[in-house]
Amino acid sequence: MKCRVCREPAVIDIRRHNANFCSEHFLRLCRDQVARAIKDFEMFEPGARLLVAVSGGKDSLAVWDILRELGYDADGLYIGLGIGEYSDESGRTTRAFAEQRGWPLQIIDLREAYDYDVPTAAKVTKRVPCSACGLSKRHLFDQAAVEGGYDAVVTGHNLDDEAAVLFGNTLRWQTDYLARQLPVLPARSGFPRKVKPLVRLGEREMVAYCVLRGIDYIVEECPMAAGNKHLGYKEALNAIEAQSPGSKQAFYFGFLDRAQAHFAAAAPTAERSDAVELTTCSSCGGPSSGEICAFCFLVRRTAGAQPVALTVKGSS
Ligand code: Q46
Ligand code: ZN
Ligand code: ZN
Repeated sequence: MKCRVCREPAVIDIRRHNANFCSEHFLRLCRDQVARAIKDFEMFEPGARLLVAVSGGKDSLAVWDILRELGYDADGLYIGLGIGEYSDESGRTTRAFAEQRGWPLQIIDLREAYDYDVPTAAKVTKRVPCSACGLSKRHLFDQAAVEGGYDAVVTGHNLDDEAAVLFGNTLRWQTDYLARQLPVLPARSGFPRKVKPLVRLGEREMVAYCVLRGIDYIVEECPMAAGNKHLGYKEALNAIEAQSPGSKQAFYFGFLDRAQAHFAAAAPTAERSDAVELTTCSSCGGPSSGEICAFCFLVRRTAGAQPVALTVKGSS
């Protein structure tokens, strides 16, 4: 197996590109794919100030590393979700990563700052943990980006993530979601721009990137994700990809090229949600459709509640 570029021994084969790469040219490929996504989707300009949502997992640490390698001014924000040992370990991993490189990392711990955690919020609201978790993360990343004057919030969603979300949205023909499924969401009334620069790279490539760059990431998945539909969609797509390399990429980029605009044009509710009159939350000052925003409402309901023991893997 030889590198397509230099003919030296290769360390990875990428079946959808029908090519093998040595370490140096694989790392270059990853940076090139990110640079291309930034350019093709007009994510941000050179000199942009970026806030990377970091979790300690491979994708968020890799995207932070690649953006810095490409010369962007990128800082990190980590949110301590209070999900038992998983959060302890992911916090340690993220702090060590940032400290080793001397890169600015802001940390918000839900328990310390707001007196709740994700498992407790799930119990109090009687909803799945990912619901309270997603709401908390979106709000805190948005707020930090707007207050910090950042040009965009960066997340580490990769091709496998986006294809799995697209698969789920398509299976149920969730046209509102399809209308908004883009690797860039522009800033609007109090919300920052959001970008996904890893959409041209798959899960396996991100693992290889971290190994070759010596990035120590948390391998364990969030225990709350067990039984998540998203994981089932990924497995289904992996089975298809094994039979027919390139299917995931064709599915996702074919949707962006040929279908997304139709859903956007035909989705009055998506347009209306952009046009919804937003007021200012009386509690946090952020954008809100009511007197207080959904995050502040969650905090009011949950703060101070008896902390619950973590739901163990497989029981959610
Ligand atoms: S949403 Fe759900 Fe993730 Fe939050 S509770 Fe865990 S699995 S961390 S991306
Ligand atoms: Zn090479
Ligand atoms: Zn609020």
